[in-house]
Amino acid sequence: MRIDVVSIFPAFFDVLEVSLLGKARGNGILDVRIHDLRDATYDRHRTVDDTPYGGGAGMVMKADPWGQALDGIAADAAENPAIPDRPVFIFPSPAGARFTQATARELATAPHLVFGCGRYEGIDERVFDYAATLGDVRLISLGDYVLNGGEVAAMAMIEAIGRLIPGVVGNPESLVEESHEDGLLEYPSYTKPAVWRDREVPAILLSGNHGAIAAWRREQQVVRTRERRPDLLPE
Ligand code: 6GU
Repeated sequence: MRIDVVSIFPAFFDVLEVSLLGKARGNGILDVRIHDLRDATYDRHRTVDDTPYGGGAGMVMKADPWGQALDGIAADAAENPAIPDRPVFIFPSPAGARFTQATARELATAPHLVFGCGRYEGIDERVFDYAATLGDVRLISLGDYVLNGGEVAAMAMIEAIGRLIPGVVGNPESLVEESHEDGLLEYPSYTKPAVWRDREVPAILLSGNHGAIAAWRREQQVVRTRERRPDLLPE
């Protein structure tokens, strides 16, 4: 998968070098390219924002640097036979549709994602309309709270999507028994020692009875989900 990221703070993405995603980049499964939006400006001050038409607080990101940056990526994609002509553009935004495991699974099948990370009060609305002429456009939110910009949200999405690409996570079975993959929260896990600071591992896990262990884990999933996330359970 090819992932392009456009941001005025490329350093946010330095940590993509480490851990499983860093490894996936090293072995060619993931081709991630970070672009500084200011490189797509042509004035002396490398201006990316301006005051909002109609007044109001804060600044709005100017359309033209975004247009130049997206054109550059689209032109590069058009020259690259390994990726399709039309990427999926993802603009992290608290005003977007909610990002879920289902979103991650869907986006993990796309060969080319482009993340556009906005700052300030947002991006000139015409940019989304223009991006739709170059590819599919998705405005996506992590949840009902506000971050200072799209960078941290894009990182979260890249990790959630990237780990679903075949070969990124070494043992694909570890992807199955996870929170949100079966609509329930994960069951509790324990490792040695069997007693730690007077706390015992549930005896059933030491019983060797695999059927009973599977049933207990299922029950724990339901109990936890009812306690912590009743919204995930059917009526
Ligand atoms: Cl995707 N962006 C920003 N700026 N804030 C958020 C968010 C995204 N998701 C939740 N809060």
